Amino acid sequence: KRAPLQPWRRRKLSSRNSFESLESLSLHSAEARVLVINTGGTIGMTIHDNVLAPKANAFVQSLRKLPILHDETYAQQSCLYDYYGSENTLVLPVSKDRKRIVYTILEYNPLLDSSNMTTDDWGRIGKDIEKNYENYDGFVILHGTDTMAYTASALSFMCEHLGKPVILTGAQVPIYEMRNDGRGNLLGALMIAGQYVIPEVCLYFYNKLYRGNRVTKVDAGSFNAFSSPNLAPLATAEVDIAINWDTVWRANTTAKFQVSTELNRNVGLLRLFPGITAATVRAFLQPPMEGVVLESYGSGNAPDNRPDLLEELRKATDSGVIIINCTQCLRGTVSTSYATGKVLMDAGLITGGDMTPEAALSKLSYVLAKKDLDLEVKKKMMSQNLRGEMSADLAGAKLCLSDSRFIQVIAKTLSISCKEELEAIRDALSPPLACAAAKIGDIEALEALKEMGTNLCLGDYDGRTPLHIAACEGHLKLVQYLLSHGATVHAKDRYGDTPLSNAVSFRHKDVVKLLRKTGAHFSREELEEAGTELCSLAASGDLEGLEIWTLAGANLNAPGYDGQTAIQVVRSEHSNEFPWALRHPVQSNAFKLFLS
Ligand code: ASN
Repeated sequence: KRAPLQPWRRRKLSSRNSFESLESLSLHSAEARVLVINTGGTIGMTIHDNVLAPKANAFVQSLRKLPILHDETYAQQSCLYDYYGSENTLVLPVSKDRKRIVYTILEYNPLLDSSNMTTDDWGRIGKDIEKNYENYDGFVILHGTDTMAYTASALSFMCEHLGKPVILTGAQVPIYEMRNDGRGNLLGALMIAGQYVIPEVCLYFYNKLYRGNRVTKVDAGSFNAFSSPNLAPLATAEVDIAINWDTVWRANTTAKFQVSTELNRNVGLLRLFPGITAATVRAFLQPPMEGVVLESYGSGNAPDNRPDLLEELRKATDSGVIIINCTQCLRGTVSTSYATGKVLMDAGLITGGDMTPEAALSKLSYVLAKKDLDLEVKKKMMSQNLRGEMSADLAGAKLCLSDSRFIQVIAKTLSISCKEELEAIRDALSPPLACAAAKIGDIEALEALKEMGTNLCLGDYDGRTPLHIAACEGHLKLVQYLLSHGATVHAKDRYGDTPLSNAVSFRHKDVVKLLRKTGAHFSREELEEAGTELCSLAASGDLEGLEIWTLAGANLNAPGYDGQTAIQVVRSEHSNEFPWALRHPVQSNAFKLFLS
């Protein structure tokens, strides 16, 4: 029986192991710097008198003892504490791509349960980010989960022209407990903040990185506490960290980063419910209320048989209160498909699209605080997408080829209003779009393009028309569609290729037949030149190739470069393999000839 390890021996073993790992890494591996602002929340709480509450001055010390979150040997070897002048700076173990993330923890006093947070706390976080912006590659905000979605939304608006990642995270179970989600959440947030330039305010939880103004807390008892119902995660941290770069929001400005900490507190959330009284609504909308998010039913609906209610809303909007219509549903968007939705528009409400109530509320608070803007500008800002908090304002519109409003969506995004500009854009974009649709065999998309007046004969920069592409891909139905909607079989691309020659090259027999039926043909020169190609097909016994050429109108009796015809080559080399030829009346006589 082996004796249990003595503590000294354990120490020795662990130092030897660390030494080995140190040897295998370079002390000078690239370092990224992250500022961690610890505002409180469950992640750093302990139990006092049977309830969880934040514990001050304990977090850094605990992290220091967790090898996944701190590499003490590296810290000592690289004189981390001397260099950064503080014991609050820690370093992650080396990452797969040999990067080090050095992070400094700024702990707030007092640490807060996020239920205690106010707009002042948002301002403080914003100011600290601004103050430290140039010294760090990214920022992690440790925060309670209860109001994290509000803070994330607010910071997304307050941080103007953001160019670095700001990631909120926290936990459902404190890091001090054996089973907890805090360590994983902190580690994931640090790794993303230190390694990727995602210029957004995000929220990282349970292996997913979300846009901060798209999330809502959906579960009080699960590690998977947050959901982003209307936008896919920006990143997933599984075996690898995969960033969905197409979704990442970009400020598209050259302006410098700044934080706007002015927030208007005269805002509120009002949730509709059946039987709500006009008196309740009136009381809610009394001054000093300046902005309200009305959580309506379904796709933005409210009773249209309640003039008393609508009257209260109307009076408020007339007196300058901005009211945003958001849905009570977790997923989906406000639209005007119902009479019961239209009444809210008529009462002067602004559609909130698919914004979460958290995002709409903090956006109101941010926009209303802009003292130098007049009411109309503020209203316009509320209906615009400022930080990726709402999808394009065509209800439910997806930017996809099969959507007949595709061009309109693009035009809207580019803020194009006049007809001429719209047409110019349509003409510029539709040929490549039609080719893309032809490539994937998407008839619906072609139909949509045709509907908006696209000429399906137009080619792309290489003069390749949708028919060329469809012929290459062998999309028979799509070829049929194009032919019956004005596409020409005679189009030549810049290389002189026709849809027929493409269909032959890619051996799409049915497409060749259909094109031939519609009048496609090779030119005389092409047929003459084909002799050599036919002979080489014959020599390699490629009867399928010969058949396609035959269907396309080639003459197997045409001589190749040395005067021999394909038939002669077949006869001399493959006399037993050509019964197929008999099935083709055009050439059957020729084949009968050499069969006999
Ligand atoms: N009450 C806590 C907070 O929001 C909840 C948590 O962090 N899981 O601070």
